[in-house]
Amino acid sequence: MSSETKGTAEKALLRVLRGEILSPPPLWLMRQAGRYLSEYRALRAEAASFLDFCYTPGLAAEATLQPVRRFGFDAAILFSDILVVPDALGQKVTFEQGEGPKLAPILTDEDFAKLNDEIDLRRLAPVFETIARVRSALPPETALIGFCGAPWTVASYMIAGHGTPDQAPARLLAYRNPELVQRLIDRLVEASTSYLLRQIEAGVDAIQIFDSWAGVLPPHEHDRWCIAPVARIVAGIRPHERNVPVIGFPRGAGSWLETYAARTGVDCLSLDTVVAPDWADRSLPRGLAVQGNLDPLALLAGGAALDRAVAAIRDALRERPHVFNLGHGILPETPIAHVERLVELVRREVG
Ligand code: 1CP
Repeated sequence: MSSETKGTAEKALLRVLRGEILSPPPLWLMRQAGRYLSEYRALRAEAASFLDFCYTPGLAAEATLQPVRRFGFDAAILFSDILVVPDALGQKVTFEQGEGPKLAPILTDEDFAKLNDEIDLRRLAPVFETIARVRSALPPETALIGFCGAPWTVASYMIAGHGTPDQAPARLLAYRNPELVQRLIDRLVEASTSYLLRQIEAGVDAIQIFDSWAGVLPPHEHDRWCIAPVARIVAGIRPHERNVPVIGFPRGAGSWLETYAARTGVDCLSLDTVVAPDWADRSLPRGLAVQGNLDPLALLAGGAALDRAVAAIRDALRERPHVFNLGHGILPETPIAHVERLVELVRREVG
């Protein structure tokens, strides 16, 4: 097959994750299924709880497809949550309306002993069924992204038992009882690796590892709690015959992004809103794909601020494989018209 034929047959997102520079770049948005869409709010009302929603393939598949149908994004991301992993490890997880997640906190050896030794993949069967349904409904040019939370980020919710501004309970436990935190991280590395391998078998094209709380770690803890566990997951899924590319999102990693990229072996770095794209282009290994990093507030604001922010990101990353995205999840108040404008701005770029 000539490279040209092969190029046109492969999805744009995968071409960029494998190192090609495309203009216009592929585009999708973190948290693209969600409350800013009226059709999502209507669907959400059909399920009794958020976890029921995630575990009902008819609803979860529809939520995954909604933003692709409306905006023609280059990728769909599986509709689920990072906290289904603790749920499938036997920790009680609930989502209360307007309050976020609640989990029975793990603070002692006794709490840890209550977890399953292995992730219960049967409990997650509806997630794999969702992947199969989405796979068969997606246009051939649209990639499907599977995901998990990075061990540190998931552990920080398992330890605190709820969302916090700075994940102080997990950081404190990591100082007081590092052996316990290490056992929890090891359990999550194994659970996440098995979970991602099943997602790959069910049909996802790429994986994103969300480390939303990487940035709260002090320097001497980056390697132990963030980089090493993610590197083990990447090494664990690499041997899969489909060689599915991995996007890492170590939010807040800043000065240690280069080390994270080099040691974890991810194929693409998702940049948060404070990383300067021109710095990223100068500092990261040539050829490494980057994703990002429009400020969700610029998208909410729209107008000239949005136009300027999009142009600045593209100008800085024109010579590098780039997936256009936000620097964090889309906000529920975002007007649909601003997302439409973003699609137009990114797509009107001509080679
Ligand atoms: O109906 C509702 O209001 C539930 C809100 C909601 C949604 C839509 C939650 C609860 N999770 C999700 C979906 C979700 N979560 C996706 C779906 C796919 C998509 O992107 O469209 C993904 C990838 C996630 C990942 C996720 N969950 C992260 C990592 C990304 C990030 O935003 O930093 C984190 C930290 C979570 C935990 C979580 N789940 C839900 C909430 C409100 C939170 C944050 C809790 C907190 O810190 O306060």
